[in-house]
Amino acid sequence: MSLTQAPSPVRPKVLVARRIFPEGLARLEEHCEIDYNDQIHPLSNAELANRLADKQGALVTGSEQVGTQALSQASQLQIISNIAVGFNNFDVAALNAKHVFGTNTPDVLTDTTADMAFALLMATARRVCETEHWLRAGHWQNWELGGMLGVDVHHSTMGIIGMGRIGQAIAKRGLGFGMNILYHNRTQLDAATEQACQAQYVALETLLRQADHVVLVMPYSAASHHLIGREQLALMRPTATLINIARGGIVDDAALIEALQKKVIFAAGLDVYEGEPKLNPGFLTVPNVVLTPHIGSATAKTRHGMMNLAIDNLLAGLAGKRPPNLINPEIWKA
Ligand code: 8YV
Repeated sequence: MSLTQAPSPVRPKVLVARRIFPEGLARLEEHCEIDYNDQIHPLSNAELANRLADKQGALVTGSEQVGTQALSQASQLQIISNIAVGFNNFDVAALNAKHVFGTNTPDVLTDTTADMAFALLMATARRVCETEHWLRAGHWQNWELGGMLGVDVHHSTMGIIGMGRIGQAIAKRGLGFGMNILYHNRTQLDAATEQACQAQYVALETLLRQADHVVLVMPYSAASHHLIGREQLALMRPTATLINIARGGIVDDAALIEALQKKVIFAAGLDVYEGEPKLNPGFLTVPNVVLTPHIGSATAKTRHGMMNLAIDNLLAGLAGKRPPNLINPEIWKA
């Protein structure tokens, strides 16, 4: 360095806990010193703790568990940015105890995830995957009047459990199909939002009894763990479908497999599973379930949007500004 050159400012150290798109990495490298886990598998809690020890920031995905153990050695950490809207992988009390800001990525994935709910709903109701496998296996010999019958989506009743941004976007899609919309939520929506979605608030039990298609879109928490189990499945119609694009653990997977085997309900469409990416092998033995590997937000545009928003949040926090999507504003001092 020549004597006239100013010393370069100290760049914050940031852990990028999972492989991201190259342009995101380039953007971060402009501002930060990066410790990059260029892998598609998540770091263990112990590895995460170890690598967070000397960091000011971190970019993680929904599968890194950010709790007491991961934060145990973090003495300089200011912000952890989740590349996901759901943040059940964050222990907010543990973040608050260490005065670490947490952020998520709402809005950018709303429509893409609502589209996926509809893709699963259509495929499940009309047996798209089951019949395709049957055709590929060479079983198609004749057209049959009563062959491969599904259930209608149009002009049916959809019951949405969890009426946040994504739930509302699903409801609006349902209106295009002439559907009657019921919903259940922690709190009833205001009248204007209900009107915009033409949705009627009902008790959970009523929704399960009356809906032709039950769609799960609420966050996972201790309160929503196994919200749908054997008892709730028994309330549903034998012609009904169950769609889960929310989180594994909201449905009791063993109870659902039993209900599918016994035709307690018609079929299910699942994007998320208890203990994913492991799958209860029982799902592979029942034909009346459509299974996708947690791809609700997986379009190129949306995943780039999520990454960029997560980086916006991270850089704002590191610069001492309030991140746009702060999940623990209670520790923010303006
Ligand atoms: C993510 C999701 O892809 O945003 C969420 O909450 O479930 C998905 O969009 C996933 O959590 C990985 O971070």
